[in-house]
Amino acid sequence: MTEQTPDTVRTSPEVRDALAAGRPVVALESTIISHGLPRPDNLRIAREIEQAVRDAGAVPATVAVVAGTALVGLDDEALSVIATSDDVVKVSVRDLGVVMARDGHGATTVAATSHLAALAGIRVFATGGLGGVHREARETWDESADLTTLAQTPITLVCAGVKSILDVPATLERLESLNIPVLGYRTDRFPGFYLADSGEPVPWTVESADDVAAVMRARDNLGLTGGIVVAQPLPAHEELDRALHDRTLADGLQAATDQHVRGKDVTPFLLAWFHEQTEGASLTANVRLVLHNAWLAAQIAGSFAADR
Ligand code: PSU
Ligand code: MN
Repeated sequence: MTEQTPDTVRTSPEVRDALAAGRPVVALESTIISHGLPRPDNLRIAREIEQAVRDAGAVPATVAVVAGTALVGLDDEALSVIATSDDVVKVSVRDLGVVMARDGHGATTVAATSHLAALAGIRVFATGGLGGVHREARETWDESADLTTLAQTPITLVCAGVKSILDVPATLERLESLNIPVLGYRTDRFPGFYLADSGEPVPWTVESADDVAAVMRARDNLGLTGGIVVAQPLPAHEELDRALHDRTLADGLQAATDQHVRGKDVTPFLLAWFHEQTEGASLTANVRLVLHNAWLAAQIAGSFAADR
């Protein structure tokens, strides 16, 4: 891996010290804050996610680009910029160099966050949903760069599967082609974000954070340098009502088509659609699942750090 110049990628002192001492660190993405969650709740929720990581005994490292510098570990001011500023761009890996060269602000996706976190030496990352293959991919070729980036980045991503706005079976096929293991946490079903079960199975089930850390070590010993997906479902009592979910999804997909929403705007459009149409029920589920994932990621980071 190339040297990081201090001015290009800046790791916060707290995160740097934790990594140097072998203490657990959990990366967090920022697109979820800027484009995935509605204002004004997003800043408070971003802080709650960081607190959930701390409560579980790890150091949170939220990743973003602020004024052209890639930051791993945000202070309160940087977090506010990402949550409230109107000129924050959604940044995947392809966009990173451009936004940084232009001294812009960028909220990093799973892909860009994974790249920067791995560069800083972080091995575990918590989020809500992974990007994937979109439903019209056969015509549009719209597949998230989250998948190809994870394939080549040594990070363990804890998520609640992918949203049903995507083509779930196709996403699982692509994960297989890209050699990315999908581990269901205490489930043999692939979670569907708002719903505990997407209808698809997972190839592997793990029962504990220690199980995941053991897989990470085994892969390291094999020289496998790609990522791992750990998929944790929402508990049944915290799921979105299935009928409400199905109705909102059908209407949202139609609205996206009618309004000619394309490319990187599709995911934020549909997230906002859900939050509006379900009058907050989807937001509640979204926040709960991210908090659960922050907790699990901290356990995995702790187990992996303890056994090295
Ligand atoms: N899925 C969600 N919430 C999100 C995202 C995905 O349920 O906020 C965001 C993540 O940052 C993810 C990105 O990495 O959308 C994928 O966007 P695209 O499909 O444009 O690659
Ligand atoms: Mn896309």
